[in-house]
Amino acid sequence: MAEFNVQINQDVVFNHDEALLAKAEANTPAIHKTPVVPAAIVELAPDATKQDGWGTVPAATPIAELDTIGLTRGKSLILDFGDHQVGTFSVDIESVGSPMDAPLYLKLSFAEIPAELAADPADYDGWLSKSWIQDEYVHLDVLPARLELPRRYSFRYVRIEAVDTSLKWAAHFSNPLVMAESAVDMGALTVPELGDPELEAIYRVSAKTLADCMQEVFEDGPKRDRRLWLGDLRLQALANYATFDNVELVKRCLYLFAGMTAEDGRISANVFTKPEPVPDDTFLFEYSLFFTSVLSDLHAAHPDLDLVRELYPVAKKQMDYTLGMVDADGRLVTSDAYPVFVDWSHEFNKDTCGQAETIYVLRQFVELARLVGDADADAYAARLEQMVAYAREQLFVAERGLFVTTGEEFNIASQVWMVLAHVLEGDEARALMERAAAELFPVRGIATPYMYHHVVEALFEAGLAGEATSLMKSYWGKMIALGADTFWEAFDPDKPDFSPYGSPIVNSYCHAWSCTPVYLIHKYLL
Ligand code: RAM
Repeated sequence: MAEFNVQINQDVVFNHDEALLAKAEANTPAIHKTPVVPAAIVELAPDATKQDGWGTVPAATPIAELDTIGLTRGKSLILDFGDHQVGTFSVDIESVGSPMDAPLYLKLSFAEIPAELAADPADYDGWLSKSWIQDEYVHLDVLPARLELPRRYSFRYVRIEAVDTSLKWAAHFSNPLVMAESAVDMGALTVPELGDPELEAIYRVSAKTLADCMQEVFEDGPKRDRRLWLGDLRLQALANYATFDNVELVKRCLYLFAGMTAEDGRISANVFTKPEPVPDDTFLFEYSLFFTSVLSDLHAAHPDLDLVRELYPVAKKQMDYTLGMVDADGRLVTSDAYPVFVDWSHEFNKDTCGQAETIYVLRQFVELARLVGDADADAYAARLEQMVAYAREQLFVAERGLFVTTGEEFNIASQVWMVLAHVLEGDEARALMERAAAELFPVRGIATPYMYHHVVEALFEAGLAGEATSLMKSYWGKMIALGADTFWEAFDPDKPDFSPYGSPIVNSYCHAWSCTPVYLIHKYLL
């Protein structure tokens, strides 16, 4: 597996605009805390119908009798909290039997899906840090005690294993609790009547995914990477306007990116916020551009000209950098050092996507330029026309009815992004997506809900609502059938155990960029 987005750019110099960062801080949301108790004690069970072949079955002991179970060396139990939770965990523990003649040595494993508990962390040799695996080893010298783990976990299941007690006593557990955390209240959300139970389930799971990712920033995943990524933010913000509509959190995230740009104008792919705001030295081509999209989408949802005026200079510097990569003919010249992301799959050529994504954002940018009265607005509009003309005249192959990439490749992602960028519209867009569906479907080799979102949206935009809805149902619906309580970071229906990182144990099973069905349903089906 290529480690393509591991970038080490320690020489990049970043600006720190303290005024913008102070506004980011001022827009920090209060976190709702909700106590949640487990629904059951369960056991892991092989289940070919569930993700990676693992499900659960009820254990012999009901949850009300949890405190009757005594764990000794090597024995364990699994608590099932009934749904995905993000929060801190605590439990009362006492020793039962002879006096406690040795410490209690516990291992706790937190898992979003059962398969994570079936995997042995010692086998993990992927390229991403194994510190993301949610395991803890704890010694308790004195019982009874309430164990309160300080870390926030993302999970439905927790396995408590007594690595050891002693021959003379057993550890008993009671009052397990998650203090669940989110910037929004999932309980306040109503699922609209869609007249279709499958779509309603998809709606509910996508809203839950979004809620669990809405913390002090829009996190990409509460298990991993627990931070703000611009590409994820763009989709989360759209889903948020359709549901919880927390405007402050979007503003906070825009201020964080705007407050820490590289000196050359580029905007980081992601930022950290603890112990203080720090930009990552990773840059993804279109993630940088999507700052403009988030600003434009926010203004469309909640018009705020002052905010646009304040952040426009940041968008403009980024746009100027990007347009420096566009040649005199209007062709984007991509660079491996500033990769076009599109999807985690490395199996297709992304240069035509990059062209389309630039057009998509430049269109939004020109509108913002006119809104703030930038004297350069017409010049940007001319660049936009030139890029569109290049795409239509050089990249669209009329005989095939499809857009091509270098190397004479015809892939789905290029067609999708050209439709989203409105390079073709109306009947032309419809014909393009029909041709794409006829020649390039079923979708193959695409590994993320992020790209599936764009495929579905392009079908809707092209007027193919039936195809769009059935793809949405088959893709997100299949995750639910495989046991999803929240939607996943990576999912290739042809390779359900795909991981961008070499092992699914570090995959995130509650991931921001998969939350978009709520947005798609509101925009195109309600
Ligand atoms: C991963 C994260 C994140 C995504 C990037 C490109 O590290 O899952 O969500 O935006 O990849």
